[in-house]
Amino acid sequence: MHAYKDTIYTNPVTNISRFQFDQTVVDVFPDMIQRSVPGYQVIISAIGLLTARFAQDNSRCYDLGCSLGAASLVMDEQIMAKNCTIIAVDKSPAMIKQCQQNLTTKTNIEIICADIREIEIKNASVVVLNFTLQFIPLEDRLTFLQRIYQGLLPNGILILSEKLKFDNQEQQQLQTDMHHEFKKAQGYSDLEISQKRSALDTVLIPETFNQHQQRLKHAGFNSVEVWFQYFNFASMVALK
Ligand code: GEK
Repeated sequence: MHAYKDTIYTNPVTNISRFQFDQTVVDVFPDMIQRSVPGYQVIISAIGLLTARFAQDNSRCYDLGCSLGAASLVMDEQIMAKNCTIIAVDKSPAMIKQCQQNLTTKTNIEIICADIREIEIKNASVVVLNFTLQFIPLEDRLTFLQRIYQGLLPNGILILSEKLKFDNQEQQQLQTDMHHEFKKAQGYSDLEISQKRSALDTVLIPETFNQHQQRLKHAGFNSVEVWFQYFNFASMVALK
């Protein structure tokens, strides 16, 4: 796999179009996500550890919005349960093509190009939504999470990682500023940061932890907690 540096927003753009997961993004994706999402690698490793604990024999583990398959790969490495299949799904054909190339030797991973709102979810012990729900329209989120809940086996878990927003304006400003400081420390310029933010403006819709927690409980989950947070990026675990 090639790993190019993300320079997509280095030069000034007159009309910034909505962010899309196209070939340009695919080419730089590993670099982009590591330098943009604080704690990304920690979260990926922990998805492996949680999967090792919760994957059940003869069940499915879903990686929804799998991009290039980083979570699927670590799940595959860590699963100890027998006869588990990993289902990796993304709606971007460019992502899926590269994902298939990255995971070509992994026979336990089924890779599907589809909208995650439309696939069947069943017999699941672990479901991962690693920075994907934030791209689903707000009005579809509850129904989608209800379907995940229905598809989970007893004692199944959902690992949900999201960019968060905050009700308190001072917190919102602080966490946003600190995220920008993180990106600057990773080598992004102010121009790159602000152009990327404009491109994501109507595409990535963050919510507060309370909104996530309440909706997940409404969907049926027993308990919902944050297990990791780094500025405005958090990962939650919801237990059935
Ligand atoms: C990782 N989980 O590396 N159906 C299917 N895929 C979708 C949908 C949808 N409705 N909406 C968005 N996507 C990965 C990182 S990236 C996060 C996930 C980020 C896909 C989209 O095509 C993209 O590949 C992914 O969700 C989000 O652990 O780039 O911030």
